[in-house]
Amino acid sequence: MAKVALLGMPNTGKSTFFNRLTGASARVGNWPGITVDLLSAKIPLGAHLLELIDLPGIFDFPGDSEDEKVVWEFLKTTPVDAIVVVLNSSQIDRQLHLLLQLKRLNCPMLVLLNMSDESQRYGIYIDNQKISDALDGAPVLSISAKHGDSYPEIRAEFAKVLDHAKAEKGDYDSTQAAENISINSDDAAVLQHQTEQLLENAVEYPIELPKNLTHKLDQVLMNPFLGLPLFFATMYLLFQTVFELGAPLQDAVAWVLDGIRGYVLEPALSFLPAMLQGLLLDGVYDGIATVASFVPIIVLFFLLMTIVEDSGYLSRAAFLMDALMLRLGLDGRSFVMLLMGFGCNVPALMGTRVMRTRGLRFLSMMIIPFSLCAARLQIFLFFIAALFLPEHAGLVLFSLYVASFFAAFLTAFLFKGRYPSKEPLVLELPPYRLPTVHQILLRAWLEVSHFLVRASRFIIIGVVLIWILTNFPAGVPAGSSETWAGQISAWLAPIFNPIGIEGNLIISLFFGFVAKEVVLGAMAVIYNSEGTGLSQMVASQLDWVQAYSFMLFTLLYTPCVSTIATIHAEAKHAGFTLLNLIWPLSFAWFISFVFYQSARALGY
Ligand SMILES: Nc1nc2c(ncn2[C@@H]2O[C@H](COP(=O)(O)OP(=O)(O)OP(=O)(O)O)[C@@H](O)[C@H]2O)c(=O)[nH]1
Ligand SMILES: [Mg+2]
Repeated sequence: MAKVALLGMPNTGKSTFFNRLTGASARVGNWPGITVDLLSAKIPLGAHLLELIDLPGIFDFPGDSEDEKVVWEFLKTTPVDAIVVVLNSSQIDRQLHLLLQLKRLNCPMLVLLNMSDESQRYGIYIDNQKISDALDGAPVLSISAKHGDSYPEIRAEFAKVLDHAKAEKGDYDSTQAAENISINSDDAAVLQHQTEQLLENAVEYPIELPKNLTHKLDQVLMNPFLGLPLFFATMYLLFQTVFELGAPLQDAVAWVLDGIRGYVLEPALSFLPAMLQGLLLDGVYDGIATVASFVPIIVLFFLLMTIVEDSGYLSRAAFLMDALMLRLGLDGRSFVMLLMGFGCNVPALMGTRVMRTRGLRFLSMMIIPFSLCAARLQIFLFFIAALFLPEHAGLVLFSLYVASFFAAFLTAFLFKGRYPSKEPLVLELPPYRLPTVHQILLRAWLEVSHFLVRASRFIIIGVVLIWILTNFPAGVPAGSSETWAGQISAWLAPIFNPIGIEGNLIISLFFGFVAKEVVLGAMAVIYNSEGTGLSQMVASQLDWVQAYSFMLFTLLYTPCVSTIATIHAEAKHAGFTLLNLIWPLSFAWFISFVFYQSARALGY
């Protein structure tokens, strides 16, 4: 099998190419640093079986960000048969030096000048033959990974490179060669000279780049006064749209699932003993149905987030927020990670690998778990629908987003002395790009399947456990204070009662620590109902002050197990992991306490 690595600078379209060539579904985004780990796929190509490996983007070798270390380690330890180098042809002036550096690997290589659609539009002319000559004849192809239809030619050319690699196999050792490309300062000057010469020879730029759409849009969207308000207005609109469109869809799904229970499952399972019926229907089915009814909202949320992210608007947000974030010891990228955390905290945490300074990276990792991820969103939507008037719903949700930002910023402010950093932000603003429908759907599907896998992994175990806790020991009334769940909550009551969380709701918080996706499923079991029945039940047991306090606590307290595990894996520092357990927990309790007690004192 031929092993081939995909190399190039960040945001040049490596993963887009990887996906289209192999049919895989690597995450793609208009933001440098989307790929943070190795991803490989095997496909037949010509007479070969090819294993193609998608890697994070790199600026140079060996580099000092976590991303670059991943690539460097990979090259040093994995013998590859060939490499594919992907360049953004519309910025070729800044990318040739990496290409020349990679030439030193002395490894068969295929060069793809990607984004030819953009470079053509800008009127940039590149003489591929001259670049190929400078690389001792390595094939150089102009492609558009995203829109192009030249994949058959690319495959043919790629197969030739592999033929060649096979013929030469044994002549070189790529892991040894990796050592050669880390350059010293003498080399750097030589490389610089070579790059300049090649640029002069092979590339023609128009006298003046045409003022394109990106430029015009940025005059408004990046305006120092209008920029931020417009950005927040866009985000508000996005969440509002998710809510407006999602709520009726959610009701429809809940209605269908309710029907299935009443008309299909109950009659079909009636022959079982009552205990088992209870476990299957009130436990497993209600738990799953409650979570499943949120799928339409999650899908909508990710469809819209993908558009915002892939259009390039998120990079602008980083830029606009940079000044404010600097005061908090962070930079614009931390803000973007925070926004990415709205989907799921885990990939956002991994995205901090683009940061080079340890302090900056740690501080960013500390604030990301406060972003209101899709799983928490689901809990809030449920409580808001159950306890607030529809005309207040948008505002209540918005206030939770504000609380999420507030918690993140306050955390940064409090801990910035502990994790100092001085890393200037050099952020390249990519042009605005319209994602293709295929890209949007693929991305949304990726995220939704991730949500479902997590939910289904934890939920069955979670709901069965909670069903046992609320139904045993045998002989006591289900859900009463004599059950195991009742005993545990009585024991914890002194901690949770002052923040308005009572009874078995305390138990559901434990499950929220495992995965926030399970909280609603757990509540369905606790209250022994689902869908609208569950909302009515909750509304009769809690008032809005308690519900809001519960939501605040859920938003801020210790993130789920996967998040903590990711923090630990990324930081490799037990003390830091512990801090990320203790700080959110105490902070959440404190905020809920202040809210709950003041609301009660004010007579609500
Ligand atoms: N116009 C245009 N855009 C492209 C093309 N190929 C990729 N893109 C876009 O470029 C952006 C970056 O694509 P990715 O495939 O994530 O880039 P990457 O090199 O894997 O980036 P990192 O993983 O961050 O290193 C996305 O918005 C793509 O849709 C192309 O041929 N033309
Ligand atoms: Mg990538």
